[in-house]
Amino acid sequence: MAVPKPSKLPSSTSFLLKKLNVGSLTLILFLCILSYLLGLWQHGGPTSFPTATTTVVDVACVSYNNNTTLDFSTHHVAEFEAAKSVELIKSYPLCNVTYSEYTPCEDPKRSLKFNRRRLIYRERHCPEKEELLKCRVPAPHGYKNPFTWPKSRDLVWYANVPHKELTVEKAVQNWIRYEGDRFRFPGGGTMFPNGADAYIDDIGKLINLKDGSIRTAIDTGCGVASWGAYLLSRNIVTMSFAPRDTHEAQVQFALERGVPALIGVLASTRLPYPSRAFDMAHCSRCLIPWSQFGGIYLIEVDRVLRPGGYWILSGPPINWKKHWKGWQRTKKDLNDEQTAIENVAKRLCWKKMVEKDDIAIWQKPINHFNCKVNRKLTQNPPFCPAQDPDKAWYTKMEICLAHLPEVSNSQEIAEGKLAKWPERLNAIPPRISKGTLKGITPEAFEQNSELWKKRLSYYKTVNNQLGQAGRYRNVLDMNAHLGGFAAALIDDPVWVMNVVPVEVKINTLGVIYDRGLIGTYHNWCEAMSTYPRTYDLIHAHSVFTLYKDRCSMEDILLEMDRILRPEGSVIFRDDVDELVKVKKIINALNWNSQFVDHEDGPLEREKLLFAVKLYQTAPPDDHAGSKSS
Ligand SMILES: *C1O[C@H](CO)[C@@H](O)[C@H](O)[C@H]1NC(C)=O
Ligand SMILES: *[C@@H]1O[C@H](CO)[C@@H](O)[C@H](O)[C@H]1NC(C)=O
Ligand SMILES: *[C@@H]1O[C@H](CO)[C@@H](O)[C@H](O)[C@H]1NC(C)=O
Repeated sequence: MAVPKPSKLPSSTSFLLKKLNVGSLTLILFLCILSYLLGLWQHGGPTSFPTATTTVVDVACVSYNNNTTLDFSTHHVAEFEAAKSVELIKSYPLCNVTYSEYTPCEDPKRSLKFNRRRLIYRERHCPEKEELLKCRVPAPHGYKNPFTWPKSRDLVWYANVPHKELTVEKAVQNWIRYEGDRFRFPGGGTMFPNGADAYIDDIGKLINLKDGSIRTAIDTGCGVASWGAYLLSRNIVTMSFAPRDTHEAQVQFALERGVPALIGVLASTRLPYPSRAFDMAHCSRCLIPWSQFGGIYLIEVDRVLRPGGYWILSGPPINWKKHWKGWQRTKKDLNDEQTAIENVAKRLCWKKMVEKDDIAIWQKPINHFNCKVNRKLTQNPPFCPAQDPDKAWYTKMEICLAHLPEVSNSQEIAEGKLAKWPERLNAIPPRISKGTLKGITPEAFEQNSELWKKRLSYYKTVNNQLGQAGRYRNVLDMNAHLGGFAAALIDDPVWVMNVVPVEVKINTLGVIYDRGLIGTYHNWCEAMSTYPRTYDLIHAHSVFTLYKDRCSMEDILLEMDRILRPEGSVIFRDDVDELVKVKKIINALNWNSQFVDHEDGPLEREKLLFAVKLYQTAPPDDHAGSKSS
């Protein structure tokens, strides 16, 4: 697509902006005068500047106060009006409506070029730089603000995810029903004939889901994430993932329901999480070939499971004696598969805890004390050579067992015992108390928690809808560090995806999981593994300072525009120089925004920029009739 690109700042101006990098009002005044002079010169000079120049300088002239007049309220809950098209001189056009579900790094068209073996084609394959879109991904015509949580767990607008494929394909399984303008999720699922809640109750009879020892879970091949949705009310937070489908949009449904999810697949690279992150992993008919390829996928589950963590498997081959006919497979085939899985689990030193009816549960050992001795002879799979088990960004999976931290006896939990939820949130994470993270002391951790409590209450004075039930549900922290922002939000009806960029010096994602929060690695020079319009609130702390010399600010902001809901909000927190440039681009993205001082006053170089993406959708579809019939 050939789409006009807004012109860049003339280099002389950006040079001046760089020089004027002190946040004091005096200098801003100086900048204003300069703009005036520049303007004079522009009118008199031989070359004519693009209008963007004046825009930038205007921005610098606004006084940084905390009296924001931004409108954070939502307007398109039940009805949809024509988009107020604010005609800007410089603006990014809407992309063709065919891009309304565009996931750049999981593009079904691009993926066809890649190896189908082991589903490698469904892993992340990002576009080249010249393929990047310079337009705004549009919401489908008729898009409405989602139902508010907890209603959204059961209801999703059809207009927002116009896909009925699942209602047909999974009709028997009762995952999802289509009812006029909306979908209803009865809480069913393949293996949950009585609903996800009853299924979780069954699991709860086998392991303790109530005492706070299980807090983080991962659902591999999650469908519409009903399992994660119903665990939330039990204070267990689940990272669900499923591959991008051509039509089914399972992960899109999960996020639209207000439940954490990412696009992902177990293929050839590690899942984007640190080692020892999850207290429980789950697969219900997830179609992952656990026993194949040397058990590599179970080995990956072992890496991300905490010492003592559980692996729950339901669906084939579990309870094949009862179900084999319905699964249309031979008894021998299913028996062989189960035997193979049991063998891999044994080689990982997992203990089979229980198999009851349709559910089987294994437990990872709390340390490798005995495992090392017992496996002396077999060594299959071997322990991994000294590599970082937390490294997981395009890192190839290998058939080797990730080391656990050393212990001195068989009763000791590798790396120490975690506090139970909710104490766990503010307890010193083992990775910090054991000194595994260079440069972060327990004192620094505690100070950081206090700092973010203070910052969040300040944010709430600027945007009083923060923390109000229903306004925001899916929150993204683009540079989460120790998860302080998410921890400060813990009493609000939101969940936070904590991103630790792969470029940061200290890998803190393990600490975030130690606290009982969830998150992922990511590189913001690329698109996130999520659908458009999946986050209601984005917090971007020092993102543009971090990526300054790495990739273009424009591309990062276009990606933020893609993943932000219409009427979603962004809190930028960054150096004033970066924010001035951000402001120019988000103006062109048709967002409203306002500068706000740092909570410690106007003399800080770090500033805040609060922004709201305006409601706009694709124009009406000419073939609307065929879609909704
Ligand atoms: C922000 O506003 C409050 C009252 O609304 C005022 O007391 C405070 O001084 C203001 N802060 C700044 C930095 O202007
Ligand atoms: C904040 O701005 C609004 C609108 O510009 C104005 O009416 C109000 O008086 C201002 N409040 C303060 C405390 O400056
Ligand atoms: C959008 O893309 C489709 C398919 O590529 C094309 O047929 C249609 O003309 C495009 N619409 C616009 C407005 O460019």
